[in-house]
Amino acid sequence: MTMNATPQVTAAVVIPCLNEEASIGDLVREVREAVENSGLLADPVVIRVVDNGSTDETANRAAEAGAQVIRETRRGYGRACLTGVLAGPDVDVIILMDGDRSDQPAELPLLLAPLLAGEADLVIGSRLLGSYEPGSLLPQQIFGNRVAAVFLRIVYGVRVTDIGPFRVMRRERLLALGMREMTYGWSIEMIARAAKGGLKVREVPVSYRKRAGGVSKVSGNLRASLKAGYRILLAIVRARRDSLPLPDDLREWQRGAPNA
Ligand SMILES: Nc1nc2c(ncn2[C@@H]2O[C@H](COP(=O)(O)OP(=O)(O)OP(=O)(O)O)[C@@H](O)[C@H]2O)c(=O)[nH]1
Ligand SMILES: [Mg+2]
Repeated sequence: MTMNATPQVTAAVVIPCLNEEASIGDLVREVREAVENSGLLADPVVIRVVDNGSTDETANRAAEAGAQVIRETRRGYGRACLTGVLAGPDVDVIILMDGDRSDQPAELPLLLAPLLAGEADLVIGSRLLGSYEPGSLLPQQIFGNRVAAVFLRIVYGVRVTDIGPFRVMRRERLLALGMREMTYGWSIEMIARAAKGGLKVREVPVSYRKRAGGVSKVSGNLRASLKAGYRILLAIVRARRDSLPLPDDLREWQRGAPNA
C-alpha cells in the first residue's frame, strides 16, 4: 500500500463577483470538486466569494453552495480581490478566479504544480497558450491583452502571453507586493509588481469558457472596455514609479481608502 502524505498547504479561493447569480452556485460546487480531486491542498479550502454590491441573488446562491460570502461595498474588481485576500482565516495560498464560470476549476492542479514545486511565485492561466471557446474572448480583448503583454515585456522584462484572471500566489508574497490598483488594473499590476520584485512569473495553458449567464461588466461593453484599458495602462506606469514594497502609509491606504 502506498501512503500519500497529507497535504499541508492551506488555501483560499477568492472569487470577485458582481451580479453572477446565474453561475456562482455551480462554480462554487465545481471548485470544491476540483480541490477535492486534486489532493494538493489541506482541508478545508475556503471558497470565498466577494460580493461587490450585487443586486441579485449572488450572495444567497454562493452561501447555499457552501461558500464563505464577504460583502465589500466599495466598488472595484481589484478592491474585491484585495478584500478577499485580506479576509481570514489566514492561508498559505490564494487562488483567484472570476465568478462567471469562464475559468475551469478542474485545471487548478496545472496552476498549483509549479507554485508548490517552488518553480514559480505567481502562476497565471493563459487562455492564449491554451484555448478559448468561440466568443469567450472578443477580438479587442485579445488585442488589448497582447498590447499589455508587450508593455510588460518592454518595461519589466517579463514574458506573458495573456493577462488572465485565473492565477495562484502565496498570500504573503501577494500582500508584500503592495497592490494599489483597485479596479481592472489589478490583474496587470500583480504581474508588473511581481516582476519588479524579482519574483518568478510563470504561465500555464488553460481553457476558457463563455460566461455561464448574466451580463458582462467589461468586455461586452465598449465604454467599460475603454475604461479598463486605460486603468490597465495606468497600472503599468504606476507600478514602475512606485517603490516596492509599499511604505506603511500606503499599506494603510490600501486597507481602508475608498475605491480609487
Ligand atoms: N467585485 C467585483 N467584481 C466585479 C466587478 N466587475 C466585474 N466583476 C467580476 O469580475 C469578473 C470579471 O468580470 P466580467 O464581467 O466577467 O468581465 P469579462 O470577463 O471581461 O466579460 P465577459 O467576457 O462577458 O465575461 C466577474 O466575476 C465579475 O462578476 C466589480 O466592480 N466588483
Ligand atoms: Mg468574464
